Amino acid sequence: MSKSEILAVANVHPLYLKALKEVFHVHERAHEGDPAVFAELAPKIVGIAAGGESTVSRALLEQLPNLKVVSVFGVGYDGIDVKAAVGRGVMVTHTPGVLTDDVADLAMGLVLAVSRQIPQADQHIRHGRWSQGPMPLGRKVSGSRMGIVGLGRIGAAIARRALAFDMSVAYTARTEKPASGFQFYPTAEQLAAEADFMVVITPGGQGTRHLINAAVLSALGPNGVLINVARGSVVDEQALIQALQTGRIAGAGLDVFAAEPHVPEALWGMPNVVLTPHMASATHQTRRAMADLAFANMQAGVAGQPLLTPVPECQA
Ligand code: NAP
Ligand code: 8YV
Repeated sequence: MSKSEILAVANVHPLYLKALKEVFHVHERAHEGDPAVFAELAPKIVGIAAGGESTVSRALLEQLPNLKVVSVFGVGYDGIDVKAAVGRGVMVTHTPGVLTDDVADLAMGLVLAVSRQIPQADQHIRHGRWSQGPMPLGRKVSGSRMGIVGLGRIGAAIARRALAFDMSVAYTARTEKPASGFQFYPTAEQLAAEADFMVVITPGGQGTRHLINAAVLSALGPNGVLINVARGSVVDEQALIQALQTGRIAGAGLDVFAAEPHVPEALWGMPNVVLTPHMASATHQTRRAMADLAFANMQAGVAGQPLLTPVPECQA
């Protein structure tokens, strides 16, 4: 039996790609090549493999008349035109849950790295500066105030970790969650005014674009630290750089950026900023689980069987 044809729209993770290649005929980024060649291939494509940062536009979907499923390796799917997909009867899946712990762990890691100056302390030793004197004092984390922007799967996991640090927890989200027992603020600006550390963990896309703007950063204040593990689009990056340069906030821990892999050079030299390259879910264990889930979704979608984890817009 001939293998079904899959389009990988990005450099999808090697574990996901390997599993796909064992069962399907995978065309890696064929839509970026010769349009005439792609036009011949397009009617045969039944599945799209994507990453959390991938773009799948309406224009691309319209070229694929027999597409059944878009299987995203990642929980975020803001680059996929889900409305266009649903309109064409195409299912979209993602990988919620399996990466929750890792992302929450990295968020807390950034809180600690910024406050306790862990990267700088490492450099202090490696550059032989310890014998010349101690590090400047850091800032205490335990017992401080945690504000979470987006109390979903990952936000709730961050809250649990914050409680273990004896922090108070408050949050904002689209809807209040009385069962959480945490203080709710209807806006990010109100939350920022009551937080020492503000962790952003909403989806990306138009609904959250620049949710964290100059006014929110001013409300966070000169002792406040911003952590972004969501999407670069959620924070107004220029406003953030200005707030850091002028001391309107104390520091930042950033895993995601507006135009990845570009990171504004203004951030590189800032001692109060810790930068990581969109790696919050990047552990062996979690990448394996994400690959297994994304592959299982692809197999089910191509076979017309029930999907394991369709995005909310594709749930019956
Ligand atoms: P989730 O369970 O769907 O939670 C999303 C939360 O964001 C919900 O609480 C939601 O509010 C809130 N939210 C949505 N729009 C909002 C808005 N306009 N204002 C305030 N809050 C808003 O998703 P999750 O599994 O926790 O994942 C969250 C996001 O993390 C993903 O979409 C992805 O972008 C990002 N992520 C990043 C990495 C990384 O490597 N850095 C890894 C994984 C995920 P309601 O509950 O009221 O709907
Ligand atoms: C991944 C992510 O790094 O799940 C998400 O939304 O951003 C990350 O887990 C990404 O999806 C890999 O493509």
